[in-house]
Amino acid sequence: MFDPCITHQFEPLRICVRRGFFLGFAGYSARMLTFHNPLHTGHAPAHEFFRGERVPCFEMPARVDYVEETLRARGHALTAPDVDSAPVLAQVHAPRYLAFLQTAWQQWLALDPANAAVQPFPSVWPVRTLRSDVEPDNFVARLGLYSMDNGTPMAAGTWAAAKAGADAAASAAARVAQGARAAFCCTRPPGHHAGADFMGGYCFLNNAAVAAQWLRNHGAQRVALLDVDYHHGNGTQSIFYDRADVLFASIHGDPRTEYPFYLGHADETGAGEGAGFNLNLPLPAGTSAARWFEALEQACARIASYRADALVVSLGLDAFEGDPISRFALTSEDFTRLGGRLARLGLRTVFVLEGGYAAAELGTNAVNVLEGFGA
Ligand code: Q9C
Ligand code: ZN
Repeated sequence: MFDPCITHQFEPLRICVRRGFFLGFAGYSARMLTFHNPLHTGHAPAHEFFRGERVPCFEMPARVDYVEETLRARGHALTAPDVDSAPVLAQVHAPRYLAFLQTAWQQWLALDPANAAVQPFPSVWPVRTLRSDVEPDNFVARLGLYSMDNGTPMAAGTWAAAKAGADAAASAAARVAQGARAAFCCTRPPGHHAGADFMGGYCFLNNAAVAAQWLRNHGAQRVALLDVDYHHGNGTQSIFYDRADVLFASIHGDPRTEYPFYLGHADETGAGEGAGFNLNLPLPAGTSAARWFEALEQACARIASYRADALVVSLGLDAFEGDPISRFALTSEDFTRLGGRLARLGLRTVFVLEGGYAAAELGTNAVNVLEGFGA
């Protein structure tokens, strides 16, 4: 279908809006438009805790290095972010959380310059009956206030890396809002566990929420956000839980046994105006690929009935059979099939990299999705 707004990728968006958003595709490019994060290596967490032991952090810079390497090898170019996500970040995150995160490393060093060689972990949290409205003066207490777990270590370059990743997500959404059929935000740290005012699960800024909000700000009336990471996207769900303009659908390990444990059950269907616009499809650890694809059909049916103008995919690859911390059974070929099924939704799509800890296979699995989609 021809529409003038999509033949000029840099035309002002008002043209698209006047003609109705998303009347057609910009054309099927053979390669996926990919935004990378030039600062991701500044976020290099050293350790996390696993059953009482300090172990190397699973969420490591090499993950994205593998994805970038595979993208290049298979002919996909990498583009630097060209959009400032700050205004959209302020729409999906709380101001005091952003202020904390932006200066957290300096606050850590202010305690003791020797902290430059150490990464901070929270050790106390304002759970039920405790107050989270008052910011303590103690840095580690503030770190707990703004964290959901002790599994999200911070490094010197964490803020810069997370911000550049959010910029990459906004850049990908901007191109799609301008008429591109699809774009991929290839970034780490991931984002879907980060809520409006907390970090967790290796996540600091919610890149997928930034992409969805960007699309809403630039002409899309309804955005569907599909999360296929093994872990429930608690942060994304909570950000959009009372909104009808962003449908959140997620396929994930049952939180009764799988991280993040305290959210992601099937009876969480949305609240207020958002009632009916949250779909959780938890599956038991050990679920087969066949059963996983049945859940994908359910999610796709809901997305189709929602009549979305655009799709954001929280693309975790940890449903892979070889993932070291997850227990689903998708093969590398299944990721191609996933991409093909998403293409059949017929929606302009922003893919945002989330988890996936079989680092050496991450490039193959991610690019399989993108090429299965028809990138
Ligand atoms: N030591 C994402 O996939 N901790 N986050 C696992 C292993 C939390 C995963 C425990 C896993 C979070 C984005
Ligand atoms: Zn995950």
